[in-house]
Amino acid sequence: MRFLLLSLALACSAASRPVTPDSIRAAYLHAWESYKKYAWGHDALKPLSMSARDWYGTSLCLTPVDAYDGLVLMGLKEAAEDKQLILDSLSFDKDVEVQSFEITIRLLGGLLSAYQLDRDQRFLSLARDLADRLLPIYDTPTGMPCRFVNLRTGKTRDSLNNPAEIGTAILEFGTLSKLTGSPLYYEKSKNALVQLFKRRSSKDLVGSTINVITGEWVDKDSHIGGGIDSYYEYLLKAWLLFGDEDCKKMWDVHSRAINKYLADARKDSLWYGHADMDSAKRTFTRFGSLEAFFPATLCLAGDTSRAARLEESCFRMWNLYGIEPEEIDYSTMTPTAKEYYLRPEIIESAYYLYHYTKNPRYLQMGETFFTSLEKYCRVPSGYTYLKDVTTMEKADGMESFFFAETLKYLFLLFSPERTLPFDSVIFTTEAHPLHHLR
Ligand code: DMJ
Repeated sequence: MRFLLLSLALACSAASRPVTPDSIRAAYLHAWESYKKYAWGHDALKPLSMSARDWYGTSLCLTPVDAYDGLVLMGLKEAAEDKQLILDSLSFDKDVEVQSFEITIRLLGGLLSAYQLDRDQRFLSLARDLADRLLPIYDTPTGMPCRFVNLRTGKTRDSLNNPAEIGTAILEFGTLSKLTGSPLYYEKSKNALVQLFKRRSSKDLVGSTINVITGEWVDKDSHIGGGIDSYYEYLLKAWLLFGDEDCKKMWDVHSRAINKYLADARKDSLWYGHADMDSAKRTFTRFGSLEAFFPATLCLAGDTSRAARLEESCFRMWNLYGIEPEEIDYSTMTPTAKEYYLRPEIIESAYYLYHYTKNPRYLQMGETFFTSLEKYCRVPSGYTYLKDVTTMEKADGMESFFFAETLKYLFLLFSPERTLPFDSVIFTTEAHPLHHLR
């Protein structure tokens, strides 16, 4: 009996143990050691099968590059072995067709922040080599990029693209321009934003799919979720990072429309749903875990009040089952996609909100996020995503953004400001901190 009571007391104290930078460091190390053991040198770890995954049949070091600045920020000595791995094995001279958006946000952004933290020129050379291989995507009649490019031949593919993949490059390409003195990267990536903006509807909204050869919209579903999200985010952040007033004007136009037509204020909650880009009529009342980036963006735009209301909605969504489903219908509060991919957005927004308001509410949210991750996603060899949050059935994958974003934002939420002064950087959409270089 005494033994039982003692075990119960120990279990309770473990459950209520406060989250600290050290506990998040330990989680980062658990994920990193698992990657090291079962997937060293590969793109990503598969934690259930204890095996590795390469996106294109050959490794481009997605996890090592995405994880590097997190290891440095957390003061972990493992940063040295990661750096060695990247410099010894990463080469872009490969006959593979890659998705430019993913490679830009994970690798180009990761290499640039590695360079800014560490000042090793080899990171910058890798970044430039990669960007040069990606540049052919912009050779289209409209200047909006194709989705895929072969890293060796420069051959591009896919005339259909979406706003997020078209518009999420200026932070990385622009930083490269500032660091190398070559304006081309900035010009090409900014032109893509301008060309997309020009094709907005009369309601100032964009749709989901556009043909980058003809400039015609193919899918007019408008929302702030996956496929559109970081187009908006980068307009605002390009202004903040580079002082680009054109980007600020474009953001202002879109943000008015987003708050007018996509925002859906209900009795006790605020959501952002879908609408047709031309008529601005509501089409779906769906909201996903990706949309949870928006409170952070609202904070940067100075609207902490809307940000706080939206974050409360996101938190309700998290608490429906104890960890957030990929998407819900907020009119019925039922899931329309039941996975949890270890996504960071709701944590990112809690970090921003805490920075701007210092309201302990966001630390409490952070405790909930971390506790859920430990409870439902931690396995002996890493952290794994969930196939279904209603049953907590696990799937076999740990995306590199779990290092780059999920655990990094949690760490920063609980760390003193001096760890990384908020105003000294702008985070890319993959949470790679880039320093101001005006
Ligand atoms: C990340 O790769 C980036 O944050 C991207 O903008 C959207 N999705 C994932 C994380 O959920």
